[in-house]
Amino acid sequence: MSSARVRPQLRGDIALCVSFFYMEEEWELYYWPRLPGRGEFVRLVFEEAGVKFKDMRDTVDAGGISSLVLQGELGGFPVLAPPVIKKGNFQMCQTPAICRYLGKEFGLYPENPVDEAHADQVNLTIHDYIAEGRLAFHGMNHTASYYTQMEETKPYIERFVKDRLPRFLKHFETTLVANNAGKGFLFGDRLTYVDLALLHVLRATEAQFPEAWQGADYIPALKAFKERMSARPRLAAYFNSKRCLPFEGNSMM
Ligand SMILES: N[C@@H](CCC(=O)N[C@@H](CS)C(=O)NCC(=O)O)C(=O)O
Repeated sequence: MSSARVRPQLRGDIALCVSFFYMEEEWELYYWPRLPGRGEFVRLVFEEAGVKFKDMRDTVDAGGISSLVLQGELGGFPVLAPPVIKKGNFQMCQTPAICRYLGKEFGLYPENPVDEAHADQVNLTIHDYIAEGRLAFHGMNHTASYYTQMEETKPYIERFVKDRLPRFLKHFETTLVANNAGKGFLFGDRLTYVDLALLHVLRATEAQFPEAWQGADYIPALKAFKERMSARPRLAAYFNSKRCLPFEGNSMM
């Protein structure tokens, strides 16, 4: 066989090998089906970045998520609880750390070390807020359904709405206003993963506590921020899509 006849086939094989080698694995998100929950923090990062991902809730039911994540059947680096992101051999859990990691990967990340440190601070405070809110609805048993502890948790929920919710919201308002008079993003002139996390907890607060939200006249900048962010083309398209599930209505999730 002449070399002239071999070369094109060889070139094709090499191209195939190269493209196989560089073939990007798709991101996967493992979270409980039927509720936005903490998975929503992660979805907003993918959606705003315009990065395709496989939401495993479309193919794996709650039992499957339990086996894969809680029982460790995913294998690989140990993860404790959903949400979990996975791409090829890489996987991780812990929502604030996931969003920070993806934010950095997708360019939704602060521009300088000071903003980076403050972004860590605010990201973790946002997750304190959502965790306290969720805990109020699960005061008797952290892992049992809210519907098994509705009576007992009433005082916890009332205290959260009266004391903790305004305390956190006022702090987020002050933090937003500290940059560009609250008219843009949390840090500099760039949208980061923390803006998306803030948007999510504001939406969750409004959905869970509509009266408290309505009456919160002390957070004008946050309310405007929520409207502005929700109107961003990719986010608006997501919020109007069937992919965006309604809040469960029983714990800011
Ligand atoms: N700090 C973790 C909390 C994770 C967590 O509590 N996940 C819930 C769903 S939102 C869960 O299913 N937990 C099961 C468990 O902890 O066993 C995070 O932010 O990701």
